[in-house]
Amino acid sequence: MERLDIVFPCLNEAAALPRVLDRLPPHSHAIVVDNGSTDGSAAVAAATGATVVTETRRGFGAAAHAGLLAATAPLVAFCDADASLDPAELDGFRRLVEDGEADLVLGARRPGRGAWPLHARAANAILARRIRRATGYPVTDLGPLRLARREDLLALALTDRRSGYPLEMVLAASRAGWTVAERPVAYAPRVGRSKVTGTVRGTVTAVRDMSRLLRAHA
Ligand SMILES: Nc1nc2c(ncn2[C@@H]2O[C@H](COP(=O)(O)OP(=O)(O)OP(=O)(O)O)[C@@H](O)[C@H]2O)c(=O)[nH]1
Ligand SMILES: [Mg+2]
Repeated sequence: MERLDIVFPCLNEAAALPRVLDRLPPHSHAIVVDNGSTDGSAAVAAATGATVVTETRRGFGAAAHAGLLAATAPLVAFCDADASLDPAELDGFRRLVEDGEADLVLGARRPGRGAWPLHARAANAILARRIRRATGYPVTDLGPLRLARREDLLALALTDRRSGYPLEMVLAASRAGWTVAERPVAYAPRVGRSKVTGTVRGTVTAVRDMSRLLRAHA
């Protein structure tokens, strides 16, 4: 089994981190990228034995990419730190990449009660359709739980440092001829106050970032 580094972009997730970091798959190590938290997230993460990386530049992509650059394992995964996703599910993702069935595995969120507000779900469904059209990948979600080989990810040379990072990854993978697989994953209500999907403004900004990337890809 190959070693796996899991990158957790983290902005004020101290309440969620213990639960998240307790669910790591075997042969994996957590890299928590603290993106300017003021709630002691970094200390909570460090106490569990996770590597803590500090990224002062705000933005999901800035945090995710700093984690990728800090990783050393042959396999790297990304997972939100708000306890909405279960890192243990990455074990199955790893197998697909190890077996050569996929270069990138994406988690398609299967929401539990109250996990995913309607406007966010609708925006995501439209986005997934646009990705299918642009890439031919049969994706149904642009989920944040994902796994690939570290050197492959670095070779994509992603430049988005905001919410477009996960989309840019899929579009760049398509241009590079990667095989992309999607697997269902559980999606629970986040711990802590919502920052993006719970607010219409956050959703609108995310959709705008993503539309720009899709236009550039076309
Ligand atoms: N929003 C946001 N999240 C960040 C940032 N840096 C790191 N993160 C982390 O990125 C992950 C995803 O962000 P979330 O706020 O959960 O985004 P979301 O799932 O679309 O929306 P909510 O869960 O409703 O807030 C979380 O672990 C955040 O703590 C940042 O600058 N902005
Ligand atoms: Mg979330």
